[in-house]
Amino acid sequence: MLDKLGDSLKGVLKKISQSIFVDEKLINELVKEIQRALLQSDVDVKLVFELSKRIKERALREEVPGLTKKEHLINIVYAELVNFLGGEGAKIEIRKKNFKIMLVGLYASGKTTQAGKLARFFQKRGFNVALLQTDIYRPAGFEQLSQLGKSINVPVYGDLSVKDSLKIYKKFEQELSKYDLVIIDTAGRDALSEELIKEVRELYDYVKPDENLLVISADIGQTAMFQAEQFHANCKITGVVVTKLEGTAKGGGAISACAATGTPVKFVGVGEKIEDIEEFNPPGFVSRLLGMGDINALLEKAKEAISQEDAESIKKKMLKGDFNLIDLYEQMQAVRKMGPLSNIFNMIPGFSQAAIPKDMLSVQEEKLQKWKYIMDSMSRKELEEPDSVGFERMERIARGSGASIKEVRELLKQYKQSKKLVKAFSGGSSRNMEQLVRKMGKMQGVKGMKLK
Ligand SMILES: Nc1nc2c(ncn2[C@@H]2O[C@H](COP(=O)(O)OP(=O)(O)OP(=O)(O)O)[C@@H](O)[C@H]2O)c(=O)[nH]1
Ligand SMILES: [Mg+2]
Repeated sequence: MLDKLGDSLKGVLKKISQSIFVDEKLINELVKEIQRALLQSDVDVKLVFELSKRIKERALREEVPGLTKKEHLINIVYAELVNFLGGEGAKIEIRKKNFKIMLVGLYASGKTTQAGKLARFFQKRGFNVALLQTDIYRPAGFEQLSQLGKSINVPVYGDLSVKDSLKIYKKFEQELSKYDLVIIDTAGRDALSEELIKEVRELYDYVKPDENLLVISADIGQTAMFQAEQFHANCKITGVVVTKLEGTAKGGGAISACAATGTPVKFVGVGEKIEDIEEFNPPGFVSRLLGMGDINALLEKAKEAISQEDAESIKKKMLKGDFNLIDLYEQMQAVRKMGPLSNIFNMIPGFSQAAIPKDMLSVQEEKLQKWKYIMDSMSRKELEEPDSVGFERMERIARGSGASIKEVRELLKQYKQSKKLVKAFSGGSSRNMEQLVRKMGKMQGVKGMKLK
């Protein structure tokens, strides 16, 4: 995906790491290379210059204690690119019962295909999904969506005899209200005509979708900005799905254009198959683009400065004694980021002397990933009150996340253990604490655990 842009940017990073001095000359050179790479990827010229100006200014001005100039420079390039593509990213949360997602866009942008992909995406996360076809101009659209629905066992609604998309919606409105999520496909056109706008707006005004996603094909590059603005002016776009990203060099242009208009890219389509969709997450995307594996070590070092803050907030939670699964997940991630759990322990009065093996709460990457899938399949309430999750819900969560019930149970068990530990922190005497630490050590097979 976007191989060429990735290669050019990797070249830039390599140049930084191989240079002896970071001086103005080097900065100028690499800013030029970044500009070239982005322009080739069809990013808008004005945006390219704004970005390179920011990188240059920061590189010349800022200094970060504890980081070499090279490390800092790599960090700036990474952070500015992430920011350029939309910052932290915006996930779609199915926030309420009978959530509605509407897909709009020009002809052949990939609306119908993404409707199927999104149905699959959310079905896997445990939601009861239905699809609705409102395209009255292309009768084949109903058949196409029906096929997609059938392949994943999701019901598809539509009526070819009704020649008005709003009427189709109204006809099935009652029935659709029983689903967790309804995904509404709409008709496309080969230009953004008045007629299209009027029809989409009518449907939009009535349905009031929770998410109104503009589907854009990546190969249109920076003209995505124009489309996003046009649609936005008529029916509020809450996000963009950029499709066919795997097949074009212009994806960078499409994505950055959307980010610049303030409409976050929420998903990217990366193939014709129903599984070929990904939540768009700028940090992950940029990491892949840059081949972060190689320079990750450098970045980790930069992040340590931030992890002090994470540690601070975890400490607060621990001392307060409230601790749910979301906290556990954040904690596991922070611990992974920081390495030693002792960083946290050291900050808690009275426990600075605790000789706790560094790997006590560390979990392997793989397991953490699995747990993340499981947690993604849980509702907010279940995450906040994990004790309320009974067997039936475990089954649903397992189904939604592709994990086994055993794995779900294991996660909940880990949560209970951690919660005990937290309780001991917040209220327990040091004697209780000592016993507990020993017990935890035994449970996790860590030898030689003792409090000094
Ligand atoms: N390579 C690739 N092809 C895609 C992707 N998404 C959709 N397509 C293809 O793009 C073509 C058009 O997709 P549709 O989903 O029919 O597009 P549409 O917007 O519904 O089209 P209309 O309803 O006619 O406006 C199909 O051949 C899809 O297989 C993608 O992410 N990658
Ligand atoms: Mg279609």
